[in-house]
Amino acid sequence: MILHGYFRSSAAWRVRIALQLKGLTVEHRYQHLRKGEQLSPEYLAINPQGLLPSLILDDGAVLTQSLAICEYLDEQYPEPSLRPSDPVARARVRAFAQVIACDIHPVQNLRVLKALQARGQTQDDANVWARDVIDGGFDALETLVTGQTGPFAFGDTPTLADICLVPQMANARRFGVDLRWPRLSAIEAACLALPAFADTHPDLQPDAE
Ligand SMILES: N[C@@H](CCC(=O)N[C@@H](CS)C(=O)NCC(=O)O)C(=O)O
Repeated sequence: MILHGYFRSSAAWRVRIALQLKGLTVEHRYQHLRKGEQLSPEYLAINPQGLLPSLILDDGAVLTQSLAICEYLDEQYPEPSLRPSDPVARARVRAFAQVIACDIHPVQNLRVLKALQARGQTQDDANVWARDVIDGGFDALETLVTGQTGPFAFGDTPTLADICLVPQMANARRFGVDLRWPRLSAIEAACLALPAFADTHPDLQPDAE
């Protein structure tokens, strides 16, 4: 398989974590987001949204959208499972992951921040916007996992919730968010004690700058 990513892409980091949890190795290709390589005709032919990540399977099929890719991996390589089997628990894990993937991350994404600046906002204004979006979202996330037991967001093993949380915590740090959520911080620490999270950290990627 081939994973198109970028060291700082939090959506690509989700897939790197899922792959490593499953013990899968892939070939990595990099699209430099700041240089706009995700918008080259060659990459748009792979992912018409011009977003990272994309996973190309051995038979040439292209998968996009990090959560869809992680769920594909979970279905194709079921152990260890990234989603609880109980339907209510599974819905809660998905909801937590979607707070990040649908409601926080897309609003503070590079193209949104660039669009704000193109409409006259300063970089500082754009960063304040990103911080506010993350801050409000993290308040909700902390509540969603308060009362859950185990070191991870939902229990004793990492799930899609953790896979989305850790990269978003890194984004939060990059934007200077005060990480004042004790349960989220404890979950992040538990995850980063695992090689699947630690080894796939953006700073350790070959294209890191
Ligand atoms: N919902 C998508 C989000 C993908 C996404 O926004 N990726 C970012 C990097 S984290 C990207 O490619 N941004 C390029 C841009 O904004 O132009 C997913 O989960 O895969």
